Amino acid sequence: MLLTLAALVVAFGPAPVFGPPTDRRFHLEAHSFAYTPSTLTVNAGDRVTLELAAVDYVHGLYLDGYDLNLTAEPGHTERLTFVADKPGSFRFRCSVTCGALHPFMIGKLEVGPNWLLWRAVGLAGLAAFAGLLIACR
Ligand SMILES: [Cu+2]
Repeated sequence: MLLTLAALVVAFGPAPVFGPPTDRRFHLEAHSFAYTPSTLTVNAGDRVTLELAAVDYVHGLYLDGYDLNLTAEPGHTERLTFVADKPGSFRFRCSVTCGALHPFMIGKLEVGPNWLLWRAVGLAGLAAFAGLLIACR
């Protein structure tokens, strides 16, 4: 009974909130065929500004899930600000055909902690504990 209650809390309980949303700014350098940095981490609700600077050729940045696009000419920086209101992991990719390895020019935006993963880990731990209890009877 207690294990069932714990499993329900882990699966459906409210996720903790870590502080108020803040302004986050990232300067990304786009060069053939990568972004530096390639992984961005923010909390859900943060106001995010992306600055895209193309180093060698024209490059773009299309953010999956948010449907946002930026294009930067070499030597110029383009900016985009949005609120990261969708938690999860989102790919961004170059939106301008820039060369042979263009399809592999990708990066990742992580919004908020991955509560789905932590809930799954919690449930797996409870299942293992329940299995031990049953085995010891
Ligand atoms: Cu490209």
